[in-house]
Amino acid sequence: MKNLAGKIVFITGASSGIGRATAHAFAEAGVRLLLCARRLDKLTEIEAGLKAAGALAVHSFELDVSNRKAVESTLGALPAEWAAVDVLVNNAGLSRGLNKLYEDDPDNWEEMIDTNVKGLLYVTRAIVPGMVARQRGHVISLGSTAGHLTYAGGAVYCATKAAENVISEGLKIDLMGTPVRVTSIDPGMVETNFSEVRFRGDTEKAAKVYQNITPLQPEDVADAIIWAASRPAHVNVHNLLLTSIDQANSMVLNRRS
Ligand code: 8X3
Repeated sequence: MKNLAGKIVFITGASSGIGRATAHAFAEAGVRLLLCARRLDKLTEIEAGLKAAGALAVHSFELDVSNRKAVESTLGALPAEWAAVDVLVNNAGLSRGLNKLYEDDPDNWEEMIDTNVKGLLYVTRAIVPGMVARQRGHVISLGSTAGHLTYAGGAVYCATKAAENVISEGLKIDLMGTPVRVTSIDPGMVETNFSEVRFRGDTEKAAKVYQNITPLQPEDVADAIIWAASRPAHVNVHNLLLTSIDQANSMVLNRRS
């Protein structure tokens, strides 16, 4: 991808799943990778592989995007050679539980809203002013099929992903008159540790989610992100909804038994 080479690409939640696959795909395009996650050791483990894949440089740091003060202080003090972010991938996000709303533990809601909605806002607020000042940039945020159709037990997770869609739409409106682009990438089921996190390490329950269907792989989502990021500068991909062949929406799946 010639038009991505040399760019600074900042990916949140880059240590696993879609974030890690996206880091790899951008590495192959010859970018400079700025990566954060809650666990720095997991990021440093993947740095060598990213450089071998073609990343011009990698700078990793620990950051919990739900911690507003940490986001403001860390992103406000990026090393000068990393500060001019060209592409921001707002990937950090999670789900907790699959319980009836009226029976759920509010701690689950807090964690999802703090990360998926407030974290997205904090990081975007810290990075976008620089993009506007430099007159270049692209904000790519991860939504979900869950933001388009609510499913049982998913009210709050689905609400956070619907919020991501609305925030991306509003950001695009507010950026009119600037060349900064905004994209929401909305995948369906992707085979990552998403369900393990949702069920707090219950691997048996998590495995059932992907039983007898072919889910998307993180690399499929990374491909979509790279495609959106590599369009000519005058093209803004607003929303890209993608599922595997076995999924029509949040609710309709083709389970082969
Ligand atoms: C993840 C997709 O359907 O598991 O955002 O909620 S789903």
